[in-house]
Amino acid sequence: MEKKFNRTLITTALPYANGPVHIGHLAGVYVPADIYARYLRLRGDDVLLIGGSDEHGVPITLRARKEGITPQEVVDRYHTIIKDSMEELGITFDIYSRTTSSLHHETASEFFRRLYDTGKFIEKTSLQPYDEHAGEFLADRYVVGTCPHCGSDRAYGDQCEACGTSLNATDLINPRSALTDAPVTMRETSHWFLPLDQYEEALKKWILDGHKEWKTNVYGQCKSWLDLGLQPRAVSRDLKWGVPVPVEGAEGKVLYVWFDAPIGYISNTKELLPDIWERYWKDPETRIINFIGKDNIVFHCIVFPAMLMAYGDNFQLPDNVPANEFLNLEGDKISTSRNWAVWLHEYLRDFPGKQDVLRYVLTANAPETRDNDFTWAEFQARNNNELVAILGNFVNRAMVLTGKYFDGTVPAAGTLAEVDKALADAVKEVKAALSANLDNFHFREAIKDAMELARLGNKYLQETEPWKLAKTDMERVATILNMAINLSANIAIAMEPFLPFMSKRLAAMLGMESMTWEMLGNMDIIPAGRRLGTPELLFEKIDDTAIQAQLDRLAKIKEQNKIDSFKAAPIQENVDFETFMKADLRVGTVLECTRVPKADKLLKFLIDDGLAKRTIVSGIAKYYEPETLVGKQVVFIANLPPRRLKGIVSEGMILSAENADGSLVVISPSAPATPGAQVK
Ligand code: B3M
Ligand code: ZN
Repeated sequence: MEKKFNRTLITTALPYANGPVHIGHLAGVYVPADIYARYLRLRGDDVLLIGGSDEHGVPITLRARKEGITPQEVVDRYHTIIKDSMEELGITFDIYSRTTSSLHHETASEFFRRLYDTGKFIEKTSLQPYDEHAGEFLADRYVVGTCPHCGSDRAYGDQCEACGTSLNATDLINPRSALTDAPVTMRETSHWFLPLDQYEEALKKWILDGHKEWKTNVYGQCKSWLDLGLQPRAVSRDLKWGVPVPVEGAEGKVLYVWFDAPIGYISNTKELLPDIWERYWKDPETRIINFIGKDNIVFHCIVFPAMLMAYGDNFQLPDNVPANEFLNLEGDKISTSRNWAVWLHEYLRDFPGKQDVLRYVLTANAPETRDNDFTWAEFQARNNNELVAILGNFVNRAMVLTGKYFDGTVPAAGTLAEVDKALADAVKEVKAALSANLDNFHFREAIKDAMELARLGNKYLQETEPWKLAKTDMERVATILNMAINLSANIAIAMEPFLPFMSKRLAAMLGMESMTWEMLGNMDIIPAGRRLGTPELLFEKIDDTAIQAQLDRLAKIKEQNKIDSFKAAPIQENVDFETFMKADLRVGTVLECTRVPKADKLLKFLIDDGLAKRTIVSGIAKYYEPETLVGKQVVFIANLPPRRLKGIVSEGMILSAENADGSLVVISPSAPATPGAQVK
């Protein structure tokens, strides 16, 4: 007998409600957590899947300021988008709440107050950046100045985005307030710190000795933190947005967002089950699993556990923290601020009814052990070549053949031949592998296992060829199709955690009223004599137009980002006036302009330079229709030595300016000038 766990509490990182969720969040956290929850439910376990929005923190106040609205308006907007879109994707949260709820404020406050009352904090004063104009302390993000490393004058107090160096606000040269542009001063302020060093030994024992089975990326990160030695960490901030510090004289201070956010897991469980929530948090029989991305490891494996240890009262630590690496998009890091993402709510709008396709692609290519890349080409290929051609195809053949030969009623199986027994054995083997992979959070392998059932099915039909036997041996055909229909039922179960929408439709076609993990691996799920529903295609091909539309959207964003981040090139070294005057710049009138054959960048000009006609070749063909330039005036360098380009002798160079997006515009006089006029 496999051991049955009493209870599993699954938490998912609370996304910041400062933007919608994207495929990176989904692949890293929500899809794997949902797969795991659905799997455990099929096994009949007692499972809770807890989620919610993280609605505090500086990024939210920044967004509010940028849009001229309140932080509450920001979180109201994104909480709704996130909650609705995740539900539409089939993420089966038992609760999806928010950290601005009054229950959460109470819970987080009480948590802090207990640690405060029992002397678990140390109080320290330090110098923090202060805006004298606004009369408030500034979070590192609110301090801007010159980067000491690359000289960019747009560096933030926590990081320079130009060179990527992480910074402290005190590192910046000429620090200014992002709120008022006033120079920043340093002021004393006092905060509460959790002395993590006091928990170091206990954490080492718990993780390094006790959880060697954790994913290597998680274990490794914890080990390097612990080896380095832990320092006290501030748990309060001078900020207006957040859970107020529940201590007399602490006006203007709130709990640090990373202090209150993980308590959100507790508040949300309480909100869902006010009477029995403690069962999920304080009973050692409950397993707690935290699904997160790799940037959240230290908070879930070190800081929050230390908070729980400090609180005591039987709070249990997580059993596992299967953190994922990052998903990139078309080769670039996903970024909310640069809009480089596939947003879930937009995907659902652009690909209605295709939730399972996204779930499939994100799982088959999950960033479980290393960063991975999402590309629209792969999305299309996996849909067309795997979901349509393998899974959909097999089920359709099984259904259609049963319709054709047995009028849609499941035939009884006769004596099993070797090939049938081999199939039945293979299905059992798949179940064993699939279960083991799911138990170990290897979802990428697990979905391959589930897909293997459909591959086996196609192979089986190919080998047994029931359509040929129909003339001679209907008894064999009956056995084969009974097997094929039962294999389809196995697919409906095995795929339920991954592709729940498909699974539901398939189960309906097969007349399955319920499914359990125990049924999986059996070939007598669908009894002979059952009337099947009408065969429907489970997946449809995605054509190039739909994919191109997504690629076009990304190309536009890339262009826009180039423009937004354009920085004029640094001014070059001085030249003396005489040197400059040696360049003979003139105005000329374009007499003729044509494309240069076999050179898609070049245009050939015939210019009236006031003395004669001269030919100039210029690399601006991508930006102009040649006819539109005839009659226009241009500025050119008249005394460059002639140069041969694609067999044409070019006598000079037409001046143009290069824009942020790389496009070129020709420089012309602002009013008609005499051809041959010198430019000085
Ligand atoms: N909101 C950070 C993030 O979205 C943070 C997670 C909180 S989990 C308690 O990556
Ligand atoms: Zn820099």
